[in-house]
Amino acid sequence: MKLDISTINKLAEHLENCELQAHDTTKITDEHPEMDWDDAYAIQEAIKQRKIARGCRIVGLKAGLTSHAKMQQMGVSMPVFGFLADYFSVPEGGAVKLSELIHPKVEPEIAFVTKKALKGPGCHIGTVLAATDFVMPAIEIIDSRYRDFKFDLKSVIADNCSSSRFVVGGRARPVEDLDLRTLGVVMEKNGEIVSLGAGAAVLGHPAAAIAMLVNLLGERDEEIPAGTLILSGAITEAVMVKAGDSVNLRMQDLGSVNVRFI
Ligand code: 0L1
Ligand code: MG
Repeated sequence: MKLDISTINKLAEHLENCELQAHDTTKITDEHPEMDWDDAYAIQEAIKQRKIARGCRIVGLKAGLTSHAKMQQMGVSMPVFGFLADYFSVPEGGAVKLSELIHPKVEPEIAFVTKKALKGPGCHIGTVLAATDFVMPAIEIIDSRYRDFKFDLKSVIADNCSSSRFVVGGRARPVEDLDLRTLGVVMEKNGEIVSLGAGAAVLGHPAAAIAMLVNLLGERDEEIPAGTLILSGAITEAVMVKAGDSVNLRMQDLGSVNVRFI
């Protein structure tokens, strides 16, 4: 690690304040070009600990930048992971207040809920499927704290991978009878199709994103407990939203999930 603990805590406070007060900032590597990957995840962890200390619960995990469409859109080359706090969860069909966010975008994702603990190294698609209780459609609402979504990978990791809100709904189904690679996805904004794709857009198979996350956490000797909700990453590019927009995500065999922006 290149940063000392007081700098890590200062950067965590700065980024979390940007999130809580809905104001943007320049990317943190501008002032700290020396920071490394461990520093980036240490800042994310310090943000998580600040929330826990205030009484928030951590309700899940997310993999990000797991599709070529997303990597290309953001000009980066490696998947990342972050955490989901309790207040990020929006009820199915509910409303997201734009006054609480900076410049949100929506992403269609497959959410996994585990029934067995998962621990790397060596986790693969088969281990993930055997440990999955069910999958559900999810809309992730990302909101980078960086001005105009201009960042590099280390700055994004520190910013909890732009995590902001998420909605899960539709039909919860076990994976046995589903082919998650060919599972079709259609996302509409105000009744018009804005993006479409299939599960294979996520690292060839959405369970591969979960395996990647398990193996990354395994390097830190961390396991994912049974009953964890995990967002596997966007199947298409992220789509901007504004007040008055209504977003509907339809997933083959898994029903639909909706969210509004007010
Ligand atoms: O969930 C995601 O793929 C977001 C990762 C962070 C980059 C972004 O803000 O698009
Ligand atoms: Mg995402």
